[in-house]
Amino acid sequence: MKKLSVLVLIGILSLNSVGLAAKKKSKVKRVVEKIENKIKGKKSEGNIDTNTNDSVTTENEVKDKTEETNTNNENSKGKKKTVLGKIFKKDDKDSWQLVWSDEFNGDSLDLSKWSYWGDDGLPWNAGNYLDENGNLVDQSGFKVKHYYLKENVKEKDGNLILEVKKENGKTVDINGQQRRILYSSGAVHTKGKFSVQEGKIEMRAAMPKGVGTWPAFWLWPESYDSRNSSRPALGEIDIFEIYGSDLTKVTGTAHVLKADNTYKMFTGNNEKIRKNEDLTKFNTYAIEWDSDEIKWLFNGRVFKRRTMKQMEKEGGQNPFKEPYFIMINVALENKTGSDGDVDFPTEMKVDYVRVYKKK
Ligand SMILES: [Ca+2]
Repeated sequence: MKKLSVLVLIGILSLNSVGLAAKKKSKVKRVVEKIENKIKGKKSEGNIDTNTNDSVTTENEVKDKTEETNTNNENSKGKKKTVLGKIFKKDDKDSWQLVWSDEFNGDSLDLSKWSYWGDDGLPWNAGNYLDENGNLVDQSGFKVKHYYLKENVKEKDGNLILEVKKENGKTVDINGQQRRILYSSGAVHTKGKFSVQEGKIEMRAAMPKGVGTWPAFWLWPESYDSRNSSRPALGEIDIFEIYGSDLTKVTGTAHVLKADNTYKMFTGNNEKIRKNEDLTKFNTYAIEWDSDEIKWLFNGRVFKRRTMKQMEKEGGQNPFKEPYFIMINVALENKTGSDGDVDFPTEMKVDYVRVYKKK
């Protein structure tokens, strides 16, 4: 009897292990689907601008699963590769096709792809300057203190460089008059040269530092021309905005223009970087945008999602059904001003911008 029991037990155990091995992959897939559905379910409830604990928890669950797929997180060490991670990685690798990029390997900005910010007044004016009484003329908004100059845009050692300098008596031509500027910076855009509707838009870059530095990687509709429009752009996607006064967080935002010409801003769910990450070193920033939602990623980790349904409901329209052009800039917030706020000159370095479409 005893021997028979042992034999039966061994039989059951081996059958179980064979079954487990066979089922392992499909079980993992089910877990992934379950998590994704859970998020979709949670996200369709309630106010999306509220950082509810629920949504944070479910996003973190996915972050825990997806972080191990991250191949770009150069600061992370000793990541374990799980079966779940391999599945995510495989899906991602298989489904994206590179359609446009600039690796910045030249000696100067590739003008077939980019324009200098401010040329012909596009996509917006070049920045703020001082009037004859020394008062800041806020034509750019936010009382920013920069003025974009072509000479601050360089390409060197495989990177696009946007320099930020403190100026001492430098003047620029504003409507035929020489006006003094306080600080100069660099910015570029692709309006009229490249635009994209849906896809993955990614940058690898190192940020400037100091109180008031405000680098951004963002999109406006190709159809929006600030010179001939009586109202702001219908939509805006900020892939990232980073604030030099707090280099521990990465923000991503979508803007939807409401009927009253003010923006519904889909802020929140900022990414708190990890201890071994440093925004002044190279990291990757991206969005994945399709007809259902926009996802924001930092070093391959999804940290935020907003669905088209939610944005249309709260903003009154869905502006993300047309091509958008790309902008890169380093602004200087009004708060820059005291000695020591920024160790000038500083710079943003961009290793590449890559745009992918779903296969
Ligand atoms: Ca490069």
